[in-house]
Amino acid sequence: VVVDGTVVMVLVVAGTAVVVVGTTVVLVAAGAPVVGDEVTSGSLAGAAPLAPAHPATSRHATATNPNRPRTRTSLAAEMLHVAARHGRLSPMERMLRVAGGQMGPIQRADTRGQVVDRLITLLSEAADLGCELIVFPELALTTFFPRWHTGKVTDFDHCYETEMPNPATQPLFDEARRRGIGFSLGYALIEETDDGTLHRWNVQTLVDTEGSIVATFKKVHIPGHDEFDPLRPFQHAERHFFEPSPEGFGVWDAFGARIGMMICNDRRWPETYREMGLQGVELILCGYNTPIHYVPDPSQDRLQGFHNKLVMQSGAYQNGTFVVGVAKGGVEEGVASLCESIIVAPSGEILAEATTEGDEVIWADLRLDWCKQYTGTLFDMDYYRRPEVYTRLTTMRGPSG
Ligand code: CDT
Repeated sequence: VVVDGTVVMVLVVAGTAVVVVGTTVVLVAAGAPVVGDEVTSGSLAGAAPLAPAHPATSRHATATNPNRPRTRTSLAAEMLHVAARHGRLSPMERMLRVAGGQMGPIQRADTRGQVVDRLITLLSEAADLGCELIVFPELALTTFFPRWHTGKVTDFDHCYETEMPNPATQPLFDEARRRGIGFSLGYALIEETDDGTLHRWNVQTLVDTEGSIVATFKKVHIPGHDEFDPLRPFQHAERHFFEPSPEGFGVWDAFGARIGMMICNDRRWPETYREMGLQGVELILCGYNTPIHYVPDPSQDRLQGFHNKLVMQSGAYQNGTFVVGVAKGGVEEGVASLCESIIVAPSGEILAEATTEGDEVIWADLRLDWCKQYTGTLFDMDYYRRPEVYTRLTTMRGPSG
């Protein structure tokens, strides 16, 4: 075909498009894993992987512009566009074997030492599987203490860390470094600023394979309520215990990938994913504690599992990123919480899912360039987004203004 006066040939070889422009040859990342490129995943609970090994469809790189009829010329032009944006495929695929370290309940009487032992067991299992990174849940060092409200926030100060690592968590850092595996860990943090003010945060810290802290992310969307609610069988007083992050969502280059973080309720908001998507995120790490019973509207109880998947699968797909969502679930202090930890691909497909309500490792091999097949085509944000007509997104909080 001829595009803008230039002769272009497009050959598809084993799922990879070879685009010839004049005398220049470029390889285009083509569709989902190429033939023979199996995505492997699993769960250490012994269940068979839930997901197909890889999607059999969409092996060709195409971009869809709904305003333009598809022709062979437009297909070639779109493939050229992809090639121009992303250049050639690297000879070595970037792969990351990642684990989710789901936890069963942590009761109020459990000690930090007992909990850290459980975390080390999960981390060791992930290291045995050859994982480079394990994602632990939100508030993974304590019970979910915002379910109590005594009127005094300081009554639960013993549930916060004041530094990381600290004597209780140092063994986890040491074991991770010894095994050469990184982790992300959710916990409550009290931070004192220079003027002596105390800040209470719900955070997630990413640690690399050397045991060094890459970043500490603070939860942005704080759900629940601030005041004691006598009508609830249990409280969800996160707004009593935590300040919302003033920093928002960042991404960090680590583990050979561009990594972002979110915590629990953050995963329900599309802005969360888009903020990171606009920064080129390839892998989002998320820990959560989600009570099954939603007191303000119990009709949502039966949908908790569905909504959990809905938000992470759509967030992954619409932003061309992997998402690892990891629960602390089961019955904790009489409150049943969702498990169903998952690893999601940029296609929106689930690669691995927990099958128990207890401590369990799930894992998957992530072919990181799979992201480009979405961010370079259908969701090429630089090319297709219309920020000039989205002004409400940053000027309004909700329909009331
Ligand atoms: N931990 C957390 O953020 N849980 C919330 C509960 C919802 S509302 C009380 C969640 O979004 O899963």
